[in-house]
Amino acid sequence: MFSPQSYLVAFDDANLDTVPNAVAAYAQEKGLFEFAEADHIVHALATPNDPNLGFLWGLLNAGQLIQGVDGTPGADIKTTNAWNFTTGSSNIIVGMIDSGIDYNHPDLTNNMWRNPGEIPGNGVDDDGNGFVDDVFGYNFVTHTGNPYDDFYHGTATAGVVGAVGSNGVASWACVGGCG
Ligand SMILES: [Ca+2]
Ligand SMILES: [Ca+2]
Ligand SMILES: [Ca+2]
Repeated sequence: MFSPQSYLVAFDDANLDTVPNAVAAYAQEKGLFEFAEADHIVHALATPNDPNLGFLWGLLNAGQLIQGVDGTPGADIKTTNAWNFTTGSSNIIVGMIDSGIDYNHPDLTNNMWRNPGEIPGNGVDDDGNGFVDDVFGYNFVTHTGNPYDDFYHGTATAGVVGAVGSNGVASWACVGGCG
């Protein structure tokens, strides 16, 4: 290796099972090794192709000019760094309390949670949760199972949380292309 007393150990059948086992075995030999770690190949993910990602300082702020205002480089949540590790999971359900949501939005519809126990539009509370036809959520203003967004604030915030990423699709719902 480049530094003295550092060694690269190669062995047959190196895979996701054997390498962690080998690392653990070396790490236990405290008298011989200061540390042991796997020799990873690190890949940077491609920057998402969603248009207008650059309008979202909160996700990535390189000091870019937005509507005549300079950003502050680094004043963001390091989203692109996080995306090198994960871009989320369909197993995570996010509940949002807002003005509703445009569940047909082209950058949201494929990520929308759908109540599996509810048959839409039949006037019946099929899953017995107390809300009739609540397929995408519930509208506590009109007291119906239609939470469609009539103000579009909730659609915008939902876009930040759960828009489909890197699909080349954006709209002002996400100020264009986050998520
Ligand atoms: Ca229901
Ligand atoms: Ca129903
Ligand atoms: Ca998108």
